[in-house]
Order: sequence, then C-alpha cells, then structure tokens
Amino acid sequence: MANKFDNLVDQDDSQKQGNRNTTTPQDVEKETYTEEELRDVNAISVTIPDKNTPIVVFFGSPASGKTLALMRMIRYLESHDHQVIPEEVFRPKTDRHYTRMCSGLKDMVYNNITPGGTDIISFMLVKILNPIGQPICQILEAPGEHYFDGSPNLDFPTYINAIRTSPNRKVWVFFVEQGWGDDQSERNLYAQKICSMQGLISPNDKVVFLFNKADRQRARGQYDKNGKPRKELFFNQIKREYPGIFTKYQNTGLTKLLYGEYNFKAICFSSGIFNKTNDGREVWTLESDWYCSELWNAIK
Ligand SMILES: Nc1nc2c(ncn2[C@@H]2O[C@H](COP(=O)(O)OP(=O)(O)OP(=O)(O)O)[C@@H](O)[C@H]2O)c(=O)[nH]1
Ligand SMILES: [Mg+2]
Repeated sequence: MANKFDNLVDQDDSQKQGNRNTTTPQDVEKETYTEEELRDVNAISVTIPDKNTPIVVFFGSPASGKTLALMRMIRYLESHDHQVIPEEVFRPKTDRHYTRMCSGLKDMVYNNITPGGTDIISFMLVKILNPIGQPICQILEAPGEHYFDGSPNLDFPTYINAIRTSPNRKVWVFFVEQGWGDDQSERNLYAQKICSMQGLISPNDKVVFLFNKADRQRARGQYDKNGKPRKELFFNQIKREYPGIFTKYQNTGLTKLLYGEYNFKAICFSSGIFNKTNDGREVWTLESDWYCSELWNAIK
C-alpha cells in the first residue's frame, strides 16, 4: 500500500536504513503495523488526550477535497498567527507511520504539488492554537472511504466511532459538491450516508455544510458581480442533489420564527485552482482567504 508519506522518512530513519532504495513502502508498513492492523483499520486504536477542546470532523466522500481544505486552512491560520500541531499521541507511540505523517505534515501543506488521495490508514488529528497558545479546536483528517465507499453499507470504522462517542464538543463539517459523482444515484447513496451519521451524532453537536469546489460553478453564473459565490443558488442545488441532508436541522414553530428555517451553518468553499502537469502531477494555486475566513467563522 504505497502512500504519500513514504518519501517523508525522517533523518534517524534514513540513517538506520542506510541505503533507502532497499526499503520498500511495504517493509516500512510491516515494521509499523501488525498484520491484523494492515488488514483491518478497525484494529487501530486511538487516544484523544484532550477532552476539553472541540473536535471538528471533515466528513466527505473520497476526493471531495477534505485534505486540500485542511491544508488550505492550515496556511490561512498560520498566516494569522495561529499554530497548527499534529496530536502526536492520537495513535500508539509504536505507530511509526503516524509519526512520519506528523513530522511530514507541514512539508505537505507548503508544497504546491497536491498530495493525492489520503491513504486508507492515514487518518490524523491536528490541533489549532490561537495566537496566545490556547487550543481552539482539533481537526480530524481521514480518507473518504471511511465515510463513504460507494456502497449503502452504513458502518463507520472504530476511530470514527471513538471520536463520535468522545465527550468533546463536536462540529461535523459535511462536504458536498454540486454535480459530484457519476450520477444522481451515487449522490443519493452519499446523502443516505450523511443522514445515517446525522442519526448517530449527539443533538448537541454542531453541523456545518461545506459546499466544496465552489470555483467550478463560477462559469455557471453562481457568483455575484463582486466575485463571491451566491450561497442561495448553491443551497437550492445541493438540496435537490442530496435529498434529505438538511431535513434533520429544520426549525419549526417559535424556533423557526426566532432563528430562521435551518439550524446549521452552510458555506461555499474553494481551496484553489488545480492544474495537471504533463507528468501527471497536480499544481495548486491558492484561492482567496475569504473562503477560509467563512469556514473559520462557521467552525468557531
Ligand atoms: N476545483 C477544485 N478542485 C479541488 C478543490 N479541492 C480539491 N480539489 C480537487 O479534488 C482532488 C481531491 O482533493 P483531496 O483534498 O485530496 O480530497 P480528499 O477528500 O482528501 O480525498 P480522499 O483522501 O481520497 O478522501 C484534488 O486533487 C483536486 O484535484 C477545490 O476547492 N476546487
Ligand atoms: Mg484526503
């Protein structure tokens, strides 16, 4: 199972290995995981040491843009005097794969070549500290297959269950993209998966809908004359394409009068513009900070 962290071997590792060319990614994984863990992500146990800082879960299908959104947010927050640090004890100390992910995070964030899909065992927790060093939130970054693998199977892996049932306050950020997937039937299945998670989470948890890759709708007249996405157009389209995902958060009666029709935040987001090179890499040009400030305000 090759993955993007394999070239991020730390110095100690490369000295121990001597000639790096003789060590394959498979060897590295074997050193890190038991056979059982390699076969089964449910066998990887997690620890959430900080129970007081809210957890933000980026929930999205494969390639929905979770990793790039996290990278973009890290760049934004670090340029606004926040600190972003991986939660090193989230996975066991013996887990060298995770150690490498943590030490390689910033290289990935500040690289203008995109990292590619998140490997199936590469889930991590990062902590955001404000300019005076107080923790604001922890963000879970995980592979989309663990949220939606294209099937109607409604199970979630152990570590997602551990996060869902932890006492931390939580914000669930549901990634949805207009026009995503092969057809409407695929979007229906993903909508079902979102609804099944909504049925499991605590009523105290907060919910944000992130209309991702909004930039792709720029040419379709979904932006206003100031260059900002017209959220109501996105909202109506997403409501049609992902049936039922807003239903649980509909206000009624007095609450509706006081707080409006829905009890969630929705934002349009774009991490950037992506161009493929002839040799198959993907170059990332950052989109405006405006999208990040929208998401950060929604999370806070
Ligand atoms: N146009 C556009 N494309 C995007 C945006 N964000 C991501 N993409 C594209 O979507 C691809 C997948 O993005 P990732 O962030 O790796 O997706 P992911 O949800 O982490 O995927 P998995 O790790 O496989 O679950 C990128 O390589 C880009 O080509 C965006 O804001 N706008
Ligand atoms: Mg990813």
